[in-house]
Amino acid sequence: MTPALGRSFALDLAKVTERAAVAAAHWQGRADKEAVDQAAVDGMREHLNTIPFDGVVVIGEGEKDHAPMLHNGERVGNGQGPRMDIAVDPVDGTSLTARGGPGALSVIAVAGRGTMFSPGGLVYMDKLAVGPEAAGVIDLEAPVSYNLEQVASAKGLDLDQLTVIVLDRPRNRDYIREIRRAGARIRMIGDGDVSAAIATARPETGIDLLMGIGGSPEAVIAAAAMRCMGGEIQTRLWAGTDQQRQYAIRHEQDLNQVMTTCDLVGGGEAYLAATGVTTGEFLRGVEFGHDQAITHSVTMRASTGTIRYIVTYHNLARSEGR
Ligand code: VTB
Repeated sequence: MTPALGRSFALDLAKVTERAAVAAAHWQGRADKEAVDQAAVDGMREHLNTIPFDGVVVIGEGEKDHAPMLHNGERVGNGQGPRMDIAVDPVDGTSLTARGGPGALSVIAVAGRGTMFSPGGLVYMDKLAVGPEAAGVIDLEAPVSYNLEQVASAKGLDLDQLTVIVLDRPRNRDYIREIRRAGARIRMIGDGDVSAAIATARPETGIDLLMGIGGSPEAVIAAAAMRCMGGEIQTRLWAGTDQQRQYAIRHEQDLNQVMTTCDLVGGGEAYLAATGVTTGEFLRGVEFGHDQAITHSVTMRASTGTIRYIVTYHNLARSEGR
């Protein structure tokens, strides 16, 4: 029988994202994206390997951005304990962090071995994400206006009270036009759509939906969060170039198939931990004081649905290197 993960496994993961976030945060606004990522990856990898589980990286940052990865297929954890899939984004929003923008976080998701979808080289997905009140009423194949009305009615809101978060990219132009035409509000972000997807399921953020095309790894991580929070994400692989369309054909990936939350992160146990790097929709970023760093994190577990917010005061003088 596979040994179970400890009940404090999510806390162990948060310690990893805390460490990555603090390391990355030193580079905030210093216009060095590679340094942000390298610091976070080093911080994450070192601590991850002390945790008792047998993890294999299914989603490692790097395919698209050529980041110094925790690469796909890499074994992580101390090798003892349950066999799990792991998705990491040492910093979702490395560019954001490098330019000192809002909404970057460090995040890890873990689920049973073989349960996480691997998008391979297809790095983009069309996404629609909502929180628990609107789970079950959305349809990625339906018009934008339909989805907005469905979510508004599920949440008892008028359309002009509804806030849709969208990645500011030319490829999302049609979405933006349709949302405006329907009369809903837009929160435009430069990067960081993991934080954006999670925000749809956190009532304090005032964000109701995420719409548009963003990164595939980020979609799988968001799905793990949705499994824990009871929200829903629907996605479809998106190929913006001939090269990507050819890749999809070669790898027999269906660009029309809608994938739901459980297609991305299958049933069974799932965990997620995230720590803010720069202040965003639902987590504050790292704050530094004399010999001190303050981090804001969230942990989640699918089987129990527990969500914990953790504020940690790190004594840098005493804890460095431990
Ligand atoms: C988004 C965003 C990420 O990738 O998924 C985006 O949330 C999509 O890709 O923070 P492009 O930047 O190529 O448009 C990120 O920016 C991370 O790479």
